[in-house]
Amino acid sequence: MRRTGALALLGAIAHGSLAASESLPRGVGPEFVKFFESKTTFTCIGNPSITLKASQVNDNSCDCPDGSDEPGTAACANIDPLSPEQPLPGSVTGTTNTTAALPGFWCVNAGHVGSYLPFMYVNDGVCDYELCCDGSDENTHAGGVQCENRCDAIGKEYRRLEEQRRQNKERSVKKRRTLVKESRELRRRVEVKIANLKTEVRDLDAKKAEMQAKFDEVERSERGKVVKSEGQGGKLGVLVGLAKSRVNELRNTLDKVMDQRDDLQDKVDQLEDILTKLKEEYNPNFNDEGVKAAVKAWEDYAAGQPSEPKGDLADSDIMEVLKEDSETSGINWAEFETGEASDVDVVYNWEAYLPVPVRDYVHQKLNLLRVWAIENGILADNPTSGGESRLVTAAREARDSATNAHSVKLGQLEEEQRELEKDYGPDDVFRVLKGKCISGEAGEYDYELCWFDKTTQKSKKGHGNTNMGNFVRIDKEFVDEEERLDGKGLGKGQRLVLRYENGQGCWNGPNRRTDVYLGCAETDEVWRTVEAEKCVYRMEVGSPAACEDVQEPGVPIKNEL
Ligand code: MAN
Repeated sequence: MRRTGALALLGAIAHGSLAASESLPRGVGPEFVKFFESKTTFTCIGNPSITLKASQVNDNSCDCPDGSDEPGTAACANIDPLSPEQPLPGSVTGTTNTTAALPGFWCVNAGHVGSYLPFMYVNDGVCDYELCCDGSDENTHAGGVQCENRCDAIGKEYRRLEEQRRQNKERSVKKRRTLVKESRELRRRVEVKIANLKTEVRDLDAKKAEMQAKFDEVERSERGKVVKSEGQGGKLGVLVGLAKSRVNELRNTLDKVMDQRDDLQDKVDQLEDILTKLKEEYNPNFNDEGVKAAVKAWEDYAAGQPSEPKGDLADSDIMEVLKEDSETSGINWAEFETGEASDVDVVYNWEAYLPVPVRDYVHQKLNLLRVWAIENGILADNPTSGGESRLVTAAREARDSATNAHSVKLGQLEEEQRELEKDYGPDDVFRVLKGKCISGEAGEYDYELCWFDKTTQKSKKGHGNTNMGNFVRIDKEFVDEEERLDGKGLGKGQRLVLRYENGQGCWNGPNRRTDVYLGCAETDEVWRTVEAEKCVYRMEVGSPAACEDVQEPGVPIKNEL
């Protein structure tokens, strides 16, 4: 065999192996038969102006510029410098860009699959069983070579492998359907979660608003209250203390003023007596001008005095004020000095005697009135420095915890929404793989792929792990690779590529990144990993998720699942 490798290299052009007709020249492929039907002449395929005698076909002399007169020999193999390489080894289609008209020597390969062999391998003394299992390429037996027909055995093995591949593919596609189902279920669960979270967020939003309103209301209604500070006694207590001592001070002062008044009254009475006596006893005939003036002034003074003393402040009233405060007279200070009640409670104690609905109503109205009075500068506001009432603190905490619960839930909701919108490939199939990891070794490392998460290079020698990139997106790329016998290859066509970027920085270079090429396989497996260039890794990975599911007509995948 000329090249090692696989049956997979067989260039399968025509299935059903159109047997070459007896009358056709050697090496004519099925699609060129029409050019060789004349028994007498041959017209060069790419140069119709040149007509040859039929005997010039396959006479081992290259007569047509495009080599079309030598389908069964190597005579025209050199007309194009690329000819030896055309068609490409293992080319499935057998097409070529060469200017030669014919793609190669057609091996009928009866019992297997017909294919084209490059002209230069015709009659070169080597049996090219990979492409020409019937041995028809060596009809001159150059160098004494005898190429037996091996198409039965090769064809049988080929069909066995084909069947195996078909079954593998079928199983892989079935697995993919299961993955799609599981992913769909996961998606549904995320949707349910989102719906629940939306309800919870709505409720928490309402709760938050309610708690805010409650807090505002409590804060408003508590603003005018005197609030006790820890360990200092209430302001009311301080006020009561101050008021009591002030009242006592005033009472003492009044007491002293009353004593002074009495002393002065005594003096006035004495002086009035002296002047009365002077007026009655002085000698008007004694011409003493000073005495006369004094008597006259006294008479004027006496005439100006009211006949009755002014009675608007009775001594009894003053005595009443001067009495010590007690439970029965004046202010009962004890009532204000004991107990935990706030001033508001003290002020509203009487409300307790009202029927409940009335009490609440009155309380609310009075509260509003008090708040209004504070807001309009009629009553003093409560300074904040001394702290706030327990009620306000509790309302604030309730509001804060509702706000917090709301934002936590909102965060969860947004996270789930992002998760739902993420691209998990066709049919969402990769959703179910997220977070799962597989690995495969290459050289001194194990290479791990964690789906939609990161890729890691793990030293077998116990050195640390290296991040080779974090998942960013799914792309598609066209690949053209040889089919492998074991099926662990990408083959040819559009393939999904997972991009992992921004891994650990490369010494003197960029951050590591990995391109993960996906091929269809029955199980998830890292087929191979190579460092394509420094710190740029290429992983080839098989997975049923990467299979193409060709649905039966009329059964779209989404309806089926
Ligand atoms: C380590 C590995 C290699 C990489 C070099 C770069 O040895 O991550 O894959 O090429 O670092 O310095």
